[in-house]
Amino acid sequence: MNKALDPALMQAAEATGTRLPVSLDAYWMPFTANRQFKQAPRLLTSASGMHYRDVGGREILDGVAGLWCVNAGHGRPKITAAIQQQAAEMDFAPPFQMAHPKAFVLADRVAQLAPAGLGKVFFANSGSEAVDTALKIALAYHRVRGEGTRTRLIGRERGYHGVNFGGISVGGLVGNRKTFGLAIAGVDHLRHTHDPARNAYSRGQPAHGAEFAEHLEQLVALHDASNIAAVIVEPIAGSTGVLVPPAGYLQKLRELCTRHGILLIFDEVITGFGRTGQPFAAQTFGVTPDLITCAKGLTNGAAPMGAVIVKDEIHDAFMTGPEHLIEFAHGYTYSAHPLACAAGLGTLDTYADDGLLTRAGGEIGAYFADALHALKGEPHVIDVRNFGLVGGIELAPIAGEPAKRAFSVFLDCWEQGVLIRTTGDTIALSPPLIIERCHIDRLVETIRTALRRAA
Ligand code: PXG
Ligand code: PLP
Repeated sequence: MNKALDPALMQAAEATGTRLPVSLDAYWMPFTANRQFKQAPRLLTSASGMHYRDVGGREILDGVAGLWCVNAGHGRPKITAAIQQQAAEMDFAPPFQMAHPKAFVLADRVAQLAPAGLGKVFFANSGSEAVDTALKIALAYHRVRGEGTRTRLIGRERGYHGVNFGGISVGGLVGNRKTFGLAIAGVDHLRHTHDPARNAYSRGQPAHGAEFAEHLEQLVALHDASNIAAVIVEPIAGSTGVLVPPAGYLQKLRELCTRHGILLIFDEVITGFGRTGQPFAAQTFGVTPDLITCAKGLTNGAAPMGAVIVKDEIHDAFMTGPEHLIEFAHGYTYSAHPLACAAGLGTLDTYADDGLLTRAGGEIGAYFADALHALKGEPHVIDVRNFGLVGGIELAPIAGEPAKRAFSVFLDCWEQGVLIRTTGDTIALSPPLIIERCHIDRLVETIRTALRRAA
């Protein structure tokens, strides 16, 4: 008997034939308030389309595509079949000095979706690994070209680039950095682009703030460009609470990086695979970076996988020296894992079948924007931000207790059968791209109800 699970829940689980864990003790949960969770666990047991089902058999509307990843919705048959078939056919193939066919097919398919000129794909197993891989490619690229002094990396305040040492170093979320010492040295941060005084309630891209990109000039003046390897930014900052780039900002950043020979990395772990109305935000915003990191939607969340999509000339710069030698000393045991490749191929087929990679830019994206912005004026709301099928609703914090109000809204929505995500005092929404108007209505009305009764 598990003391942590209440009897009503256990009864409901039994009725649906779900096997409950004997104990909640051993699992140290990631990015979770463990003690609170284990007092009242939220356990999901199945999923289909726009919905989860919890251990008690309740249907839960998924407002965040799992964790920004299940872009095609849950339980898509082509993805399931691809994984099942691959598991039966071949479990694993070593990725170093060996390969399997699907790795090449998937790389090719991903490169075809990417902006022209980004034709090479390096596989990892998560967004965090993709980020650290991209940073290492940038450092090594400058060195192979004889510009080995270019070692500094530049991130941005409020940026999230995963949790590995490279990622937290260029990342700009203090909570993810403060307890881990020095991380890696030689990193600077651009200022963030949040400017509520001028841009609150912007629909789509905010009008003001292109000039924030000029902060890069100051860092170049301080260090000299000959010491700077790369700038990494999320085109839309997700984790920090959905910050859409001001009009002209990414263009300006691209211009400055080009002028100074600095590589520009777009971290598209969230924005990749249709979130903004094109396969990648690079295409939506018309700005081509030198490298793109992606993960999440690459496999629809059905298997762990990340990737770095690289400009041809960056890859080609490595292809020198004796041909029997390894050109780039990097890779993971599970790079291009067969199950993940199969999931990726099933995912890209599903996106193509349903036209999902451009859906967010059409009528449903506009409906989502209208619905979200109609929350203006509700209690505690101080800003609403949106682009494509991603949205942020920022709440005024409870004095002295940051994040508490938004978390109470999260819990209320959960009780009402809707899964949202909160970060700080911002509600973040990133529903599966298959969402329909009725789901948007339910999502937004549930949040409205929760806001009206939030403390
Ligand atoms: N870069 C970006 C831009 C991300 O959004 C990562 C890297 C790391 O990916 P992995 O696969 O290592 O988690 C992410 C992941 C949230 C939240 O609450 C966001 C992410 C992950 C978990 C939670 O906003 N983004
Ligand atoms: N630690 C040890 C002892 C290893 O042998 C390996 C890989 O062989 C790793 C870490 C890295 O694991 P992965 O390749 O799955 O990232």
